[in-house]
Order: sequence, then C-alpha cells, then structure tokens
Amino acid sequence: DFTPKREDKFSFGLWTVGWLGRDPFGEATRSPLDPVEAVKRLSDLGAWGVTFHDDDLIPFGSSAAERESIVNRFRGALDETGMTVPMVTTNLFAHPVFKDGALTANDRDVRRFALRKVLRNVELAAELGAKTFVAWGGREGAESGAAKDVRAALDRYREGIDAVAAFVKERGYDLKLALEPKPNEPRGDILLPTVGHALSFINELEHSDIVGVNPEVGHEQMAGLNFAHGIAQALWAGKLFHIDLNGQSSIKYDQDLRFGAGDVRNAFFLVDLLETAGYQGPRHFDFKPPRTEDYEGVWASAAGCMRNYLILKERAAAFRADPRVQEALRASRVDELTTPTLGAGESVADLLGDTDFDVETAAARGMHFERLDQLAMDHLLGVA
Ligand code: GLT
Ligand code: MN
Ligand code: MN
Ligand code: MN
Repeated sequence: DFTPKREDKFSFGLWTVGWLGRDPFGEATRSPLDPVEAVKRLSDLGAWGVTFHDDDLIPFGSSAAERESIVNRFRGALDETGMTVPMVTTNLFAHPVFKDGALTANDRDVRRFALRKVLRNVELAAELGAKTFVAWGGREGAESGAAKDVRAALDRYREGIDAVAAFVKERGYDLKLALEPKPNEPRGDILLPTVGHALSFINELEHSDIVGVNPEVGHEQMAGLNFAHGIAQALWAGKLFHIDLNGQSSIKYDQDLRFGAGDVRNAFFLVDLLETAGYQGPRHFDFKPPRTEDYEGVWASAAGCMRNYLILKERAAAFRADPRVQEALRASRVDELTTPTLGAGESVADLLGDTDFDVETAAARGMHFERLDQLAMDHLLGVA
C-alpha cells in the first residue's frame, strides 16, 4: 500500500501548499493558508517535515516581538504533530529591493542587507533544528549583457556563501548549506544555472566542506538536461545534501507540477537511483498545486506527490528484483563498467603494448539496451 509514513521522510515547503495561484497573468485563486493549518494537514497526510522561507512564516518587516510570537505558535504546531523542520531557506527574491539580486546585486548596500537577512534566518534554522539551509538565488542574474559583470558577481556570490558558512561554523551549528540551481525565471539568465555549474562553484569556496546542492527536478529539465544524471553526479561528488522533487514537461516555464507528473520515465530512474544509492536526506517536494485547484485539490496534489514517489519506489524495487532484468543487465554488460579500465599495477606503457583487441568483433557486439529498457517500461507501466 502506498500510504506515506514518517520513515519515508517526506517534506513540503510552506510556499508549495500555500501558493495562492498568483501568476504573471492572473490574480490569486486561493485565500491564504495559515502555516499552522499547513503543518496539521501535511502531518495528517503522512508527511514528516515542513520547510519554509523566513517570509513564508514571518511576514517581511515584522518586529522582533511579532517574530517571536509567530515562531512560538508555529513551534506549538510542530510539537503537537511531531513534524520536523529539516530545512529552512531565505526569501531573497520577492521584495522589490532584490530586483537586481541579493548576494550579487550591483548595489553594495542591498548585498549587505541580503546577507543580514540570511544570517538572521540561519539562527532561526538552527533554533528549529534544521540540518540544511537552502540558498536559491533566483534573482542573482541578468536580462542583458552589460548589466552584470558575471566574474565580479561570482566573486560576491562566493564571498556571501563563504560568509554564511563561516558563521555556521563559528556558532557551531549542525547545519549544511545547499545551493539550488535554476537556469532562468525570474531572471532572464540566473547565475549557477545547473547542477554542474553549482558543483564547480562549490569547489572554489573556502568552506566547500559544508556546502552542497539542492537540485530541483524541473529546473534541470528546463535546461533540457537529464535530472537523474545530474543527481548521480551530485551523489558522486558527495554533494547531494537535499533535493526538490516535482514535475516538468519539457523545456518551458517552471511548471512545478506534483512529483511524478511530467517526465515520469525520468522520475522512475530518479527514484531508482535515490533508493539504491543510499541517499538518506529528505524527500522534499517543491511543487505548486495548479491555480485551478481549491484547497481540496491542494491536498490531493500534495498526497499525489508522496503516492507517486511510493509507487515508483515499489516499481523500481520490482524492476531490480526481476531475474529477467538481472539477466538483461548482464547481457548489457552494465556491471563491467565498475571494473577499472587499467588493471591493478598496470601502466599506460603496458596498455600501449596490449594489442589483444579485435576491433571488428567489438564493433559488431550489440548492447541489448532496448530489451533492458523495455523491461523498465513494463515495470513502470505495471505490466511486468
Ligand atoms: C521558490 C523557487 C523554488 C525554491 C524555493 C527556495 S523558492 O519557490 O521557485 O524552486 O526551491 O528558495
Ligand atoms: Mn525548488
Ligand atoms: Mn521550480
Ligand atoms: Mn518554484
């Protein structure tokens, strides 16, 4: 049965179920959702955690006293339900002050304000026991060529992220940072557009040891990339600290469909990867219930995210356990890729001397991938 349990570690952003349906062409179609109500409903559905931007919980510009009473009330709902806060993030994109970015805004005073906003929120994250702090730089970018000195912007981005990481270490918080790539929207072009760009940026940081990535399904797919491949590389680099699960159909605006909608084949191989690679982090949904939905539809959409994950998990496990699949994997020589190309102690000089290879025979060998992939399709479609 596909009933979510706490052990499944499903979490949702307050901004997901709380999205009011406002888009560039139309007004909100739903009325505001109380974060306390969101925690209760998500808990009832079987979720384990809830995440948020500072501003999702505490309206921008609230006083210290207001902030405290809001946090206390929210904490009450967490205690009552047993829900956790595995991740917190900062809204550095909604207020007009961030129209040219936050940590990479041309205006230095804006960058300083943004950094203070992040640091204050890091304190709140630690206070609520979050283990991951996500940084999505949606406004870090440009619409035109001369407006942004990209190399200087990357210097400032590095300075900002390193300052936050240094603060985390100084305070002794058990918190890691996760950068979330996106190619475009809301900016014409966003800095750190893909998982690959983010991984390379992290290598340039002073505090790279506590900085990883939070890839989102739809964001890589907006760039036409294979999400499961990006996740595999993040895992390979030891940098998959968090993940945003949702759905996207092809290269177009950020759809944020419920998980499993959109490219279901890639979702199948993604779940297969996460479940076999030993990923221990949250299964976090960052989706937007379409603005056609009322709250009944919102909760159906949230439940669908978890249900689809569990269905795909079951299908992927059945795929792996199927003796025909195991035989097909051998026929495709998938296991042979784990054998190092050079033998133990073999030098490249030895390799140059190895003439025992028949090009024509190797060229003629079929890979049998189609049979293997059809078995995956049969399992995915439930007819295996
Ligand atoms: C915003 C964005 C998401 C990010 C959130 C975290 S904010 O909703 O579209 O992809 O994960 O800042
Ligand atoms: Mn996201
Ligand atoms: Mn998105
Ligand atoms: Mn989004």
